[in-house]
Amino acid sequence: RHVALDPGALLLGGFALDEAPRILAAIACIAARAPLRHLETPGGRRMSVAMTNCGEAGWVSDRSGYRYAAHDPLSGLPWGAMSPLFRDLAVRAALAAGFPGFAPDACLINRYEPGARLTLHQDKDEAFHTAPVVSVSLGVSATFLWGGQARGDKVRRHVLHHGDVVVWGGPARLTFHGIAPLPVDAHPLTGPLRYNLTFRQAR
Ligand code: MD3
Ligand code: FE
Repeated sequence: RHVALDPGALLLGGFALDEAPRILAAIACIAARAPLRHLETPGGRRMSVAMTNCGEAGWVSDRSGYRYAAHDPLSGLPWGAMSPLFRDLAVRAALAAGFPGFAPDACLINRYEPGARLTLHQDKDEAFHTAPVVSVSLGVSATFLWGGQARGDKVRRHVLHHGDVVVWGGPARLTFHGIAPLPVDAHPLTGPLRYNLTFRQAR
């Protein structure tokens, strides 16, 4: 169930299946403190994906740009702590993919409703591109798009299912990637929704 998508990018099929119900319960707690919200891009568009964070650093976007912040701009409170359940899963996945010593300080939680999408982008707001990004997919399956190191490179597709974990490191760390519009579908644990968690070493 381990498939190399690219050098440095390893799909761990079903790696988070056992923990999925507990992760979803934890997301509800995190969102009670720091609600999932549609951030505004620097260009003034409302993102179709709703986001929140836990950990010492949280990814935020507004008219002034993208950045990691220690506090939730909605409440002024620090983001909730990253639970051992989350941290241990991310560290085990990184290790399984050949990245020992992963020390995530940021967990971005994305929620997709039907039609929500993420256009092709690179993740480069983190201070350490030497650390991988670990992503956990939950709920409705989505088509993941990934290209190469340049925006114009050919885009490939792979469906990510409930419980799948992908680790992106080394030569794959700056790969262009995105998510195609979420289809209308249902999952027993999330109904029409898809969640994705990304763990990073941001600062
Ligand atoms: C490849 N999330 O939050 S996860 C993001 O499913 C993001 O919500 C998508 O892209 C989602 O930034 C895709 C797969 C993924 C995550 C991070 C990566 C692929 C990546 C970082 C570098 C290269
Ligand atoms: Fe990304």
